[in-house]
Amino acid sequence: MEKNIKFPVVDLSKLNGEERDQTMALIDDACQNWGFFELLNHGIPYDLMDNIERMTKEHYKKFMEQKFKEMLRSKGLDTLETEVENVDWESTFFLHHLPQTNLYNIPDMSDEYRAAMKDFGKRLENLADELLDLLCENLGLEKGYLKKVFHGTNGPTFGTKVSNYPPCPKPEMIKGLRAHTDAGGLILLFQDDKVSGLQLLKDGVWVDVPPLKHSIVINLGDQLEVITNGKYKSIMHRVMTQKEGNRMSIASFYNPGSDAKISPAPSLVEKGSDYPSFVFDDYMKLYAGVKFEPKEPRFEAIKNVAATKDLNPVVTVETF
Ligand SMILES: O=C(O)CCC(=O)C(=O)O
Ligand SMILES: [Fe+2]
Repeated sequence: MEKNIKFPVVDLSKLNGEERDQTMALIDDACQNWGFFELLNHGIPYDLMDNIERMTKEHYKKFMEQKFKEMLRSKGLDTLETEVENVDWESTFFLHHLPQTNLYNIPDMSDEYRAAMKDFGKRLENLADELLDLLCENLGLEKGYLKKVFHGTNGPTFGTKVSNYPPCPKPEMIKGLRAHTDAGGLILLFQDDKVSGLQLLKDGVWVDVPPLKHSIVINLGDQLEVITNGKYKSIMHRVMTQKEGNRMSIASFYNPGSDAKISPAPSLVEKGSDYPSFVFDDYMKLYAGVKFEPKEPRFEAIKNVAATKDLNPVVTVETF
């Protein structure tokens, strides 16, 4: 691990004071050179975060742990004799917030847990909106530009992946989550403040994303790299398994709507762009099969999807 690397930590409350310019510059530098930063004083009440953490850990113990152990047995992962490269050592469930919620269809959640997750989701959505405008300001894009691009017909897609990475007897044999860049827009992560594991790839070196109590870790997905014409980057990250401790991670993905048209922002393109233009849903279909591969071939492959669609436009019949 490289020494003297200072992971960017942004105190969002400083946006309201004398240090606004330095704070905006810190965010811009993090977006350009890290693809990640950690937020403190982000406005989400710390007691809400404490409650969510407690209930997520209880929920795992009560409803998920047994299923995880059964999964290990069924996939032959209970012995781990050789390195495993096509499975992740994680226990997850997914909540959808936008465009439609599935919160009331998820089994085994107490009313209190559901209500807290609803509140947390709404606050994260507002924080994502606020952050997108800070990015616009740093990029010289008009206020609301990114939100508008993400909107499509039905507004953004927003969902939460609730994960636990249970202790693993042989961490060298399997990852908690294999290395990938995120496909979407902005990711807001509430990670365990004690058990570490998340790492990002910076200049060829894996760097820890340090646990920091009550922080929200932000990272940028592939869509923001495309829209910013590469000024900002989505960064490879992975989760390492640990011998001790169960790592909680609640990752919320603020993504474009499925029919949103994504392309580099014209004001950020000087002499043509190597980045593709496409419909977000087409990107997601492609991503599903190649998530754990580098993004560059994905950016090339989506150009072919877009070109084929131009040649064979989908014919729609007007019915009214
Ligand atoms: O659990 C984490 O810290 C990160 C999860 C992640 O990268 C993902 O789900 O895409
Ligand atoms: Fe990720």
